[in-house]
Amino acid sequence: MKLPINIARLQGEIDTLALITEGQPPVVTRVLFSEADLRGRALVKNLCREAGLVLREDAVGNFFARWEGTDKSLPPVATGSHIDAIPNAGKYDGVVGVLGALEAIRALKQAGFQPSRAIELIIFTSEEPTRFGLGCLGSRLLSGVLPPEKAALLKDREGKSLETWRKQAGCSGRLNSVRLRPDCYSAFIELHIEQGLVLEKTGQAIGVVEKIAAPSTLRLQLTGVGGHAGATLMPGRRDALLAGAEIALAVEKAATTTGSPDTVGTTGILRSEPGAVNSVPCRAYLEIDLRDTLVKTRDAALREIEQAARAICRRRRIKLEMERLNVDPPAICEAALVNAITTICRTQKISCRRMISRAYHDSLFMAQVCPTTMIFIPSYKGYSHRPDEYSSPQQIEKGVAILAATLAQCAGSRA
Ligand code: HGY
Ligand code: MN
Ligand code: MN
Repeated sequence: MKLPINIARLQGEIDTLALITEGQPPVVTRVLFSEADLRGRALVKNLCREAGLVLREDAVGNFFARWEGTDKSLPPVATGSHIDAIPNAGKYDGVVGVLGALEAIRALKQAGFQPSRAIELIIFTSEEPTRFGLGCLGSRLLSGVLPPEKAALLKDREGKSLETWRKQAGCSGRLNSVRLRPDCYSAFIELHIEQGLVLEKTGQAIGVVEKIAAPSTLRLQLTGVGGHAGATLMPGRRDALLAGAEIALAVEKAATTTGSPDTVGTTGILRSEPGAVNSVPCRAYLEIDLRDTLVKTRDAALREIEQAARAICRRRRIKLEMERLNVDPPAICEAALVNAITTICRTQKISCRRMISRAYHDSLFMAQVCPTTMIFIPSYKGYSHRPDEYSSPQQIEKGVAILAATLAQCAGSRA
């Protein structure tokens, strides 16, 4: 049965949400608890209420929109994603999995489905690492991967704490109340853009995720000696930015020599102080993102980068402070869910393939809570985390249709 998915309405909501940004459209930026993030949250909450869903929010700002089932004894099936966005982002990352899931629920309601299990849409707090340097803050706390006492110590670049930010955003309750009970959900399925080139290259409409790559993040603070760019001669300089630059090249070397094509290393942040053209940089700050689908090669590359950083700073007489912000295992998705979704695709004559996710998602942590998988739709030229990120309404509609059928099957709904 073809569900009444209203793709024009959904595209309109995606476009409206994209206008709520700290940047200038088409640039989307919505950093955790910024004024734009709070407005985006309010918009999504209203849409969920209009769809007749019951809302609740936890102490760190994860919010849940629930379609009650007929059998309250059964744990719900969950879906969802995030609406926060890194600086200079696009309008589909995360949003397709939130507004697309809402559209799937509205279509099921309109088609007269009545779920036995409740269906719960989760909008996760801070999937992106921008505010505190740690991604998936909300799902780390929900899954228990991040202890609440550690989360309470998080501070942003200006030294403002998570406690201050969340209180300012109106979150109430203690962080130790966020963690989900075991067996709280029967399954979690996240709809998301692929953020890579595979589906576009193979011409397949849907990707079903079997594994999510293992992310890690290093934070380095380098302290050298500043000085006048004209009067400080080259011998004996202790230029923190140059040490940082060498370390960034060491990241590239480590990531390209593991022998694994899946190792990716990025020095996404390299800032120096004082940031004056005629002043030798006395301090540098780096955040390094390193991932692989194999923990062994990821960890070997991480150790190599740490050793290189120590050697470079020793040789350049730079003080090095280095910490691992996160070193996460990969997630293996639930085979039964993956099989069910590929069968649904076949029944609906929508092409699909099994694949890995090189990006991380809240599913990486929900997989530690309940059986989990992801449904991918193609990304134009693999673009993501940039304003020209794009998926067509037809591609989104197919993703929503497969998600809706999957939720209906998991929720044991009756027409
Ligand atoms: O960085 C990631 O993989 C995700 O998009 N936050
Ligand atoms: Mn992202
Ligand atoms: Mn995302």
